[in-house]
Amino acid sequence: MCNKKEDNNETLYIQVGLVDCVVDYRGTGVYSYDTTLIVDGTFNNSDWSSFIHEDTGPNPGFHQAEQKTTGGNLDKYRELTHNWSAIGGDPAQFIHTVHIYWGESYNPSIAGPILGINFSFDLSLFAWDVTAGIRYTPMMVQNGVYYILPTSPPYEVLVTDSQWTHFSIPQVVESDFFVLGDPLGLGTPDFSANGSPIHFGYYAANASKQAGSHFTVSGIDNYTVSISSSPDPTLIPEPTTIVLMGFGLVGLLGVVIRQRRKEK
Ligand SMILES: [Ca+2]
Repeated sequence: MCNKKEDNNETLYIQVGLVDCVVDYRGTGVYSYDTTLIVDGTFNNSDWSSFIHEDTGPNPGFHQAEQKTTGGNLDKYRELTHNWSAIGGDPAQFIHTVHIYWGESYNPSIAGPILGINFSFDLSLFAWDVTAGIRYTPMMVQNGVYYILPTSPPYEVLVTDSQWTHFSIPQVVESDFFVLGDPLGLGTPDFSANGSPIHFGYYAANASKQAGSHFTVSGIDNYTVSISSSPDPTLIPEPTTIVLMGFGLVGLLGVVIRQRRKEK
């Protein structure tokens, strides 16, 4: 939430993203915000989309991702089934799927440059054959380009437990991300005030070196994205501008009062 400074005469309320924030225009106060952008504990199917990013097995794999109404942490959650095949031996064959939440986005050019992002979610592994685990990694999409965090701890988490387990990914920054599928791990999103709107999601990965068909069934609940942002200095009105705005509002009020008097 915003750090609010209550000071009747010397604060300006502005709308930043989903929350009302306060700017101390005297230049001594609040210039960073923590906004909880997404908290999804229901996972309506219409809010999410998914696709297979890579499937290297000898036979085509498939996936299914959908809302379940009970059994989450609590109640509704999103269940993911991965089915894939492997030849056996090195290298492992794998299936990787992308899941994006479209119900909310963050626009740095309006809400301010992003200083850092916190991801957290609950995961559970319900069923599997030989691969007792599935890996989840936060990701995002901006301007149609998919970006992912490194597929290693602490960015990637491995869930092996049928009990719901809470995971929290520490504050990540722009340079932590790279273009999904880039072999060199290059290309970063734009968190600056020039950046386009960003949607968030996650990546799910399974692999096996054992020949045959394989599957996992896992669940995610309470997908949460929090943004630490800094308003673009050019978006913060100068004190004189605010004073003028204040005169403007007072003037407008005067007009309204005069109009109401005329109506009487
Ligand atoms: Ca839930």
